[in-house]
Amino acid sequence: MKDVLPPSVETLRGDILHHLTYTMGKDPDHASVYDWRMALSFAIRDRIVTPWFASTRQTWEQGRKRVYYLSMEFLIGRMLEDAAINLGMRAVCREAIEGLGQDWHAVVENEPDAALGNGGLGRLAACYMESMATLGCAGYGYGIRYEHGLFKQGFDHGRQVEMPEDWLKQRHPWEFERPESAYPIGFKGTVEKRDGKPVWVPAETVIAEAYDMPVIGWQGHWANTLRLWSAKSVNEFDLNRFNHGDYTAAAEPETFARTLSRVLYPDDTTYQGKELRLKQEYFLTAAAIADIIRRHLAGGLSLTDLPKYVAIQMNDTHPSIAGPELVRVLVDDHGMEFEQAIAITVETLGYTNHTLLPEALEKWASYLMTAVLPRHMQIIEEIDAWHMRNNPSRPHWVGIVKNHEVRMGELAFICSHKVNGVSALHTELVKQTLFPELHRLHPGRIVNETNGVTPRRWMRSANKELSHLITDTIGEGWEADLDMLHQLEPHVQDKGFREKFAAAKRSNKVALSNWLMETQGVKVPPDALFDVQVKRIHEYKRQLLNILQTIGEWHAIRNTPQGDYLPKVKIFGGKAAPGYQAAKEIIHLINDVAEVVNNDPYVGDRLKIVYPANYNVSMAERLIPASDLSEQISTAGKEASGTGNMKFAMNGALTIGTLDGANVEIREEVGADNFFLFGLTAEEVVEHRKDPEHARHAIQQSQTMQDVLQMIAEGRFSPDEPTRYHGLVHNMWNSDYFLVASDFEDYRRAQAEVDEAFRDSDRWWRMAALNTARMGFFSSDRAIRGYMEDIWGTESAL
Ligand code: 26V
Repeated sequence: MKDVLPPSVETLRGDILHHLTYTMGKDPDHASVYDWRMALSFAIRDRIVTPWFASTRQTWEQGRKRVYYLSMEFLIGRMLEDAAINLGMRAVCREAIEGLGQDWHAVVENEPDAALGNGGLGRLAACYMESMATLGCAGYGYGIRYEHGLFKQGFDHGRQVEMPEDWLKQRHPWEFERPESAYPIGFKGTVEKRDGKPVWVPAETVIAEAYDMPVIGWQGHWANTLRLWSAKSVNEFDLNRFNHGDYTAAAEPETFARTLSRVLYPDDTTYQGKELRLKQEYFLTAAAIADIIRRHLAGGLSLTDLPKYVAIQMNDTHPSIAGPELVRVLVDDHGMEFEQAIAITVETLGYTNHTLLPEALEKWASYLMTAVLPRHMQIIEEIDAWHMRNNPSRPHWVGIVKNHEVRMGELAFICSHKVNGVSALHTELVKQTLFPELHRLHPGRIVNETNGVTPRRWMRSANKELSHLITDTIGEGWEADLDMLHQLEPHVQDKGFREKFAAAKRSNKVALSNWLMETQGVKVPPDALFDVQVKRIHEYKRQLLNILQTIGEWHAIRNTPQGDYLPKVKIFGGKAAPGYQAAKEIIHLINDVAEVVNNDPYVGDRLKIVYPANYNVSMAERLIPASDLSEQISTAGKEASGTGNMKFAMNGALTIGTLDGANVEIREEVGADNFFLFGLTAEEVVEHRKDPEHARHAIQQSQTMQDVLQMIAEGRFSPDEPTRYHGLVHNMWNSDYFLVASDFEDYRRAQAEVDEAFRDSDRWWRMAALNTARMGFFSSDRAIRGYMEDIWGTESAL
């Protein structure tokens, strides 16, 4: 596709004024930042439409295979600047908007985050959409257009409070409503026999209506579509009831239907077996499958050729009802034999596993599945029986339906030709611990696709200082060819380069300090070590280990105030699932400790703790480029991959981490000397747990741990309620499932090594720059190429 040239500043200014006047209906003299942001967004969007149409047309004309990425979450964040950068028109946009008397940052920051996801899984889907567009991989993302994204987090006396998120209260300039693309989605009801064939007669029906967002790749060479479904009522409004004066009841069908796409489930830790969640999953999946089949047939193709032209990727088990749904459509609606239908289904589907945590593995009670999707339950049992028939050596405990539950992992596995883990270590654990028997029966089905992140958003857009330095040093093009970063290596030997690298980081740290002062009222010295842990709050991610170690540092300063301490800022960010009490307690503790430490006159500037509320994609874009140390300290074997770890390291933060998830591969790439390793390995964790006294023994070995726990138990951080953390301390001594105590001393040892390295600034910047230079592997472009080759069987259209 031809290069798209950026418009001139004058042309763009004209376009902005045009949209302000005719789309927004605003007089420039009375327009708000919001109006200007909208006008600019529309002016940018106009320039996406041409490459978008061209990509779609080319896919049709060339009869290309399309990839469909089904995900309950797309954690996109802001779109304006990303789109401008990918179209090569950020500078022009900025000049145009400033020429119109507006502040560029105010306009960009006026955009609310599209927070349609919980964390890693949703953000990965967003990075993958961008990489597919960059690589010219023809495809669609399918998701739900939640009216309310992930809740907003606030703190009330240190406790998390949740507030509704309202991004759609404003106009959403990046979407196109498609009322003509709408499908009825059924639920419940009965399965009848007609002419000996099963016919599902749903009792409830809602309409899935499409909203399309273009996803533009780097330099605008290709654009794909993210299609989000919104639930509407079949009969929008009961006019009869309205005419009889019952105004509320008249709107009831609409209200009922819309609950389906009303809100994102905010709990990414425990599967709860709630009917509404199952309905949401089927709603997304059924709408997607209907759309895929319609498009396939519209191309004049036969359903027997489906796997030749269609690859469907299931992002975790959430859309795994896709297996039975595709079989149902092929058999019930198109008269195909079951055996052929399941064979086509398996060839078409792929499944990505993102977690091994038993409480997060989806299992639906058989009675619920039967009630909500009666025909699917029959098909699930048929698939289970078919699999058993074809694999007579399958042990009795293996299967999809067991103990009156439908196990969605097994269902997704059996319905897919490829199952992938998201890091080398995680994939091994998927083989050995999650699906050992299925792996034996289907060797070669499980493959690894280590996660990646898009360097366009996470370097080029979020870290302009570093990006300019990279381009000045190795030239253009690295954003789409991240292995080029290796060319930085010889320059790392050059002191001048290291100084520039350090200066870029410092400038980001100054910007963050200013922001922390403005928003949190905390003054932090920009030359201190910025030590950052941002991610969802979860016991296995061990924010607790971090705060206990921080208390240890504070205790040392208090005991020996004359000591030579490295000034440090500990930054935390992240939300807890609303019902996850243990995680909420950790948040409370961090905030309580911050209150005491930050107001301690003995400490001064040597230690600060900040926890800005409502961590989201935009905050990540601020924090990550300004970080010196990246905390990746999960209990080994628990973090499937991590993707924040990659964003930090490519932006020149050093990692302190365990051998978990993609940390293992990051350490291999950047070199063991440039990574602060500590902690038990996944195997040692399993061994350790066999000793029921593991925590007690570990605490008894550590004077610091004892002191820290003692201070917490005495109420030093909760003077208004001294017993507040007694439960937490008790649990630490007596159970400590995530082995905080066992890793505590080794973590302190690694932290001390960090301090020592940071004091030797020549050494530190060498290590930091080498991290950036060696992180090319973790581009999501590499990951998507892997999916295309190993799973989807597609090629770039570019
Ligand atoms: C799980 C559940 C459970 C049922 C209720 C709703 C819900 C919503 C989301 C999830 C997702 C949990 C899995 C997840 O986010 N895994 C993360 O995936 C990242 C991308 O592969 C990976 O980097 C993280 O290590 C992994 O925790």
